Amino acid sequence: MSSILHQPLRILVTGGAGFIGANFLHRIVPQLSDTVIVNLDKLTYAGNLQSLQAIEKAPNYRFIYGDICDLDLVQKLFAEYQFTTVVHFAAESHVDRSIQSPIDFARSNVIGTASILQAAKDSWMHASSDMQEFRFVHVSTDEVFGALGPTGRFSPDTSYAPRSPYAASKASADHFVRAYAETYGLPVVISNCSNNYGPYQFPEKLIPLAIVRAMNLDLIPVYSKGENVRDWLHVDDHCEALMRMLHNGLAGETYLVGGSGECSNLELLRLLLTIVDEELGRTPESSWKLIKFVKDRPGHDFRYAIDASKLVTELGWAPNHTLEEGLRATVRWYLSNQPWLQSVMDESYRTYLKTQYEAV
Ligand code: NAD
Ligand code: TDX
Repeated sequence: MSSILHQPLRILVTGGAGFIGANFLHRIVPQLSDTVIVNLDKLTYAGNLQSLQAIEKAPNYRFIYGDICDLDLVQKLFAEYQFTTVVHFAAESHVDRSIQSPIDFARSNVIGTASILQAAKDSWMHASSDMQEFRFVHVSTDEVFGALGPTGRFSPDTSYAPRSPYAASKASADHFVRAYAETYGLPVVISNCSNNYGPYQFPEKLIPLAIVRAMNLDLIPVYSKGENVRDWLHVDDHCEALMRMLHNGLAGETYLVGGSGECSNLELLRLLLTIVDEELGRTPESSWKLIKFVKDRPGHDFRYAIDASKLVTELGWAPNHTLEEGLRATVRWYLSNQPWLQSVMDESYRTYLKTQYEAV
């Protein structure tokens, strides 16, 4: 198989100031030093430039403050950089927020994706020969497939059945990506991944929320009885899967990513809190008492589980972290990155962004 990364590249990463995008940039900016890497991000509440401090001065990295829905801006960027690769992370990503503000999700996730696709298509169609290896990697979620019962797993043949506004907006984005592949021949690869966890995740998602609450001895809200099941994957393993898709993913293909890290929310939290207690030298299981069952999320998907065999067989991917090792590394990261966490909790990271970008 030919490797897309064997030639000089110009990569557009959207949403690189968010959780997964920042982890991805930490990996590729030092690794691909001959490649210009542009990060386009609107810096919503989920975008945090402090997550990128270690790479922000790298000569091959540029940050552009802007909205993926701004087609003029996106087209200007494509004209200037002639991107050979797009890795599209930018999205509103929290299910609970999508229940409160669904239109924001339709805007960024659907219109935003359509706008990136349109600019990419125009640029790719009028490009010279070094664009033959062009790839548009669309970072999507397993939630587009809806909810599973107690058995079975999602596969690339599973029909779409989104149930939350977030999932519906991501499903719609996936359909636009496939439409650009079918209609214009744009070389796209779609990744549908399960729940991620790891460094730099905003503490509204279950794992960082529980770590922060446990550190402060605050109650941890668990929807319903904590019986809903998720398939947890360390963010590094997701980034490795995306790299393999960039290197060897076939145009037009969809790959499902998941780590066989299935467990109920209650099982997950008991494991996580056991680790927190060990790392903080607390009495074993003493933090379990912080778990507080609360009203369920409306339309709460019961279970997600991924069959990643296509990714394993065709692209040689395997997860490197067991759930327990990954959770321990994550707990240690939050405990030893107090300045990052503090600036998120007291919202000072927003002030920093405002003063830097107010005039843009
Ligand atoms: P995140 O919410 O942490 O980050 C999203 C980033 O996108 C932020 O930096 C934000 O500022 C930016 N953004 C949002 N709207 C934008 C807009 N209109 N223009 C420009 N930038 C904008 O999200 P994440 O958890 O890092 O997820 C990244 C992608 O991966 C998303 O597309 C999400 O659907 C997908 N995904 C996430 C998970 C997960 O468990 N977190 C799992 C599977 C797939
Ligand atoms: O306070 C909480 N209590 C609780 O019980 C929160 C925030 C969540 N939960 C439950 C809901 C889910 O069953 O924990 C599970 C995980 O919740 P989230 O961390 O909000 O993730 P989820 O809704 O599963 O969606 C995530 O995985 C797929 C990401 O947010 C999406 O961006 C990704 O696409």
